Amino acid sequence: MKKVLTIQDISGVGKCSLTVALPVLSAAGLETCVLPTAVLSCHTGFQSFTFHDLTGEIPAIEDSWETEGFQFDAVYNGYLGSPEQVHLVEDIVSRFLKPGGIYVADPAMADHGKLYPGFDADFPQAMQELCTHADICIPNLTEACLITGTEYVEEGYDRKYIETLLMKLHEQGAAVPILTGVSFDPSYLGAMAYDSEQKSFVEYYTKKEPNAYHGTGDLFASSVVGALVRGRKLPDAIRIATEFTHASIVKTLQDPEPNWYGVNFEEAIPYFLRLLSD
Ligand code: PXL
Repeated sequence: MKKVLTIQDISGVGKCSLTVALPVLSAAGLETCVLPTAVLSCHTGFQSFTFHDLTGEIPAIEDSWETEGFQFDAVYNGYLGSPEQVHLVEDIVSRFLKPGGIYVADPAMADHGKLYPGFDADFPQAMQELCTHADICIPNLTEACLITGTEYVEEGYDRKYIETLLMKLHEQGAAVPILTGVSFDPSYLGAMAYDSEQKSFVEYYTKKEPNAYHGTGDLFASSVVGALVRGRKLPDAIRIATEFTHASIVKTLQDPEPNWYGVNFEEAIPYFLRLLSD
């Protein structure tokens, strides 16, 4: 069985980061190992949340893993607890990623033109550094703009704007950048990537549902990682992740009392498994 290490926070309530990545990667049939970067009572979209940074624990965890001789087929990081963790993630990738394994960076730090609460203005520079080493980097539009120093345009942009952002991410070092939350038509939403092997752009869209939801970036990134490590090619992985994320939003909307802080990905897992086995 392939082994994935995911590095991100654990938010007790909130359907994001590890509480999404762990079930999704396990459902994809992958052994999922975790390194929590911080413990929160709930994600930062709630009014009140506790935050305990775990940076100090990480060097000893690494040493224990070195003693045990652990190696991973993929390392995938999301939300970090501090800018110092960037160097620790780099160290983990160099020590524990198998030769030929993939490193996926999701620079989870911002959305809708704004940094998440708790991050200061120099955090994007730290996240940019991680993306420069990534085999795959999965920012949303806001994060891609912060990383590349591009003006953020919420809507009404053209293909050139998105293609330029993808090429800037690629030129900064990300082998394959995948941009989420892309929409050229108000009725459709999806993702677009630059496939550096094929030297072409890849895209996939589903119908755009009303509202925006917490945790959809984590759901998309986890399912891309799951599909890629299961051996799917990039266009297929993007299609599977977009369809699964969309299905989870639809399930949320079908609920008589829709959850506001996360999506109903749990009831869409059987569909994810069908997408993976088709
Ligand atoms: O989904 C991204 C995310 C991850 N972790 C924490 C968050 C958020 C988004 O708000 O607050 C703690």
